[in-house]
Amino acid sequence: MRAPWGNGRLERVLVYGLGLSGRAAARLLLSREVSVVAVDARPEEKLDLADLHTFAATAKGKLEILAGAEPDGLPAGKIDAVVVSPGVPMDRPLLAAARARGAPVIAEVELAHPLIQGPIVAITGSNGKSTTTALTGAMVRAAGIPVEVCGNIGVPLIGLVEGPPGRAFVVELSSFQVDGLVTFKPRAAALLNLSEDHLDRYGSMAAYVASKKRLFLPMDSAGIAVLNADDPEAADAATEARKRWFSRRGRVLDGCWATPDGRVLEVTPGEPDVYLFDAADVPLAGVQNLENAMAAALLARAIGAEPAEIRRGLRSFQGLPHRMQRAGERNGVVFYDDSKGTNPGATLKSLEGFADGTVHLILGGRNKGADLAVLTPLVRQKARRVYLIGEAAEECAAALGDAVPFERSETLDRAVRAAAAQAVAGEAVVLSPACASFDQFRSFVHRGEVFQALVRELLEGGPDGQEARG
Ligand code: UMA
Ligand code: ADP
Repeated sequence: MRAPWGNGRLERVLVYGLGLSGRAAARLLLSREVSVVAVDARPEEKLDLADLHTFAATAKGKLEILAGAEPDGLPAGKIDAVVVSPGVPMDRPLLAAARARGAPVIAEVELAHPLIQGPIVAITGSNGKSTTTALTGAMVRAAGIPVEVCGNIGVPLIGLVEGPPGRAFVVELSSFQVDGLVTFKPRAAALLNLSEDHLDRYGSMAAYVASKKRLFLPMDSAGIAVLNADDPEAADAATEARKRWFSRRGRVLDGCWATPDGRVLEVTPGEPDVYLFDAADVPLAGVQNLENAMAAALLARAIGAEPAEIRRGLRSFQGLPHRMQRAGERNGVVFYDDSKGTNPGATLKSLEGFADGTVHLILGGRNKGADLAVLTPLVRQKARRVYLIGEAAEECAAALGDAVPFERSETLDRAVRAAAAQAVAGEAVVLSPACASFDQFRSFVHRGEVFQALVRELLEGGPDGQEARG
């Protein structure tokens, strides 16, 4: 298989990590007569490899599995490249050994893109990636263009290489995936915002920011960089691409902005402004979703969607679960599931849309290295009471001090019941924990599902929820 890196040919490739992306990369390589050495720290019986083995049995490339631990050194024989899964830290000794031997270490997306026919747009940022990815997909679909919505949202790009022609690709990229890009050059790429996240892996905010912005480095003047004019960290990036900004606050030189009377206008230098949509057309709660809609509109424009098609896609968009999802209402109190709010930046944006002093906020979980004190001023303004859960409860307590009344609920069920008992009509109970879920739950999805089940239980307990509160 020909390749844009290393010696220009792939004959034997090491695939590190056999999750979703590693298995999809291995299949593609095997189907193209490339041999695969697949490494995973977990033992083979804990991996889901039945389909891969079946596929390899008839594929032209040869499959070797090294599971159970990271091998001490590179396997014997040639290795032309390493395809690394996003969850594998880039400083693993095996990856250092590969680099020392001149083998490029690349992400599955980097492996995929030269094989993709059709325009690609990419989305990164600390928060809003999945929502913006899905929304861009809805807008492009409304324009009648077949579209694949993929990447970190849960569908590896490499698995979509084979497929009908004429498709556009909307790819969500985490910083972990951006770390493995070398020549990836999408038609357009968006950087939605930058706030502290994944510092447990990057060590510093500067390293994390630099990682995200590497996405724009290989792009040339044919590409479009969609940037957030309102976010000091994400408003600029070193790139040769045309920069188009979006802003909720003021007119931009090129891109789109929301006027004070709530109209979103596209600005193109030397041309009259074009009406894209009304802020009120955004069917999702929270100021963050106006930003996501503006970024999505600029990306959809880059693929050829017309404003009326963008409006149609936007108005029909249902939103994704666990992102400021309305979970129910009882006696005028609305419950929101924002379990995907796993860093302070997400929680801050989610709080911004509420009236002052009306939020009962459930906070805590496993902190990913973020400074939780950044939450305190807005929490003081928006929250009436805070309910602390999980490992980070004491850290949250220290950050909040006496800014706002809080209680140590420890578990989500106690937090939901306590918040429901305190909240009165016109207020909201919001699970937007600013932390990862892994201390008490399998994932943010599991945490959100438990929250929604608890809310349902309360609602079923009647207008006052007496039974459920029991
Ligand atoms: N592994 C090792 N050594 C390590 C780390 C992991 O061998 O040091 C192995 C694990 O044993 C496991 C495999 O690698 O078998 C897992 O690989 P992975 O964690 O990269 O997971 P995938 O299943 O390939 O899923 C990845 C993304 N996962 C991560 O970034 C952690 C998925 O994003 C993504 O949907 C998928 O590729 C398709 O592109 C998930 C995610 O949590 C949803 N993303 C983070 C986020 O959104 O915050 C970045
Ligand atoms: P990501 O894929 O980047 O994690 P999601 O769309 O899944 O983003 O949303 C994750 C969390 O971030 C949710 O809590 C959501 O309410 C919040 N959020 C969504 N869009 C934005 C944005 N533009 N800025 C800040 N927070 C956002």
